[in-house]
Amino acid sequence: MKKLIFFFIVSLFFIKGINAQKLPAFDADLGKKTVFGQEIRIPYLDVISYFGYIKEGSVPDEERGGKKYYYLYLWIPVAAPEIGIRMVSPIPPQLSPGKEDFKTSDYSDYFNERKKYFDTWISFERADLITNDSNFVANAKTTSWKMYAQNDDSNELPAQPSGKKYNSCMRITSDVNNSSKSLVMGLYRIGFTTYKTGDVQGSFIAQIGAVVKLPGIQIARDLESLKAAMDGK
Ligand SMILES: [Ca+2]
Repeated sequence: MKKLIFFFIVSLFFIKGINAQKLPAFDADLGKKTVFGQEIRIPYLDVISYFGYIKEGSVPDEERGGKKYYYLYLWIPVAAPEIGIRMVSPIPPQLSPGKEDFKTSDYSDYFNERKKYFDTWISFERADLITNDSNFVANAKTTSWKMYAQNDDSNELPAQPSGKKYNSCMRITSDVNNSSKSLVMGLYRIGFTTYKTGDVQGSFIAQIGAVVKLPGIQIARDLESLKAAMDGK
């Protein structure tokens, strides 16, 4: 029995040790309950991970207010009740892309420099565009965007190597009574940059969590790739 308890304690430390290198569970707001004063939350059923690296001198997708913005484009094919987005830099050492995950070529090219990091900042916007036709890419480039949410620092994510909790996390709950806050079918984009103005450089993992499986959900670094994925090419 003593041996068994010892084994159990050792296993517990072992599991804790592994998890410390990874990311905490990505829990949803939906279905959150308080039982005996303790908050109980369910992890997102579907989590898409995107591994990337922003290299020195990269040309951003856009410059707004002195900040260099990079975008991830997201096609949501059916109305979603809630979406969670988080971003961590640098990529924790034990994390590597799985078969279903996305990674950029810069992630592979700069694998040895993945310790470099930046103070993340994320935003979530929806395009005034819901049709997927042959003009999709051209229309998406000139469409206007509605800001849903933004986040700079989140306490629930591990600290950066500086010891500061500067990683980002947010959850957007669909409000069906408010067209500017509802997660209807359509084109969305996640903007990421750094809190400080200037160059963004380092590795990052971005994750998108959904409370239900969203068949046909697509994510890509540019609109052309997104369109190809939406068309099953
Ligand atoms: Ca931050």
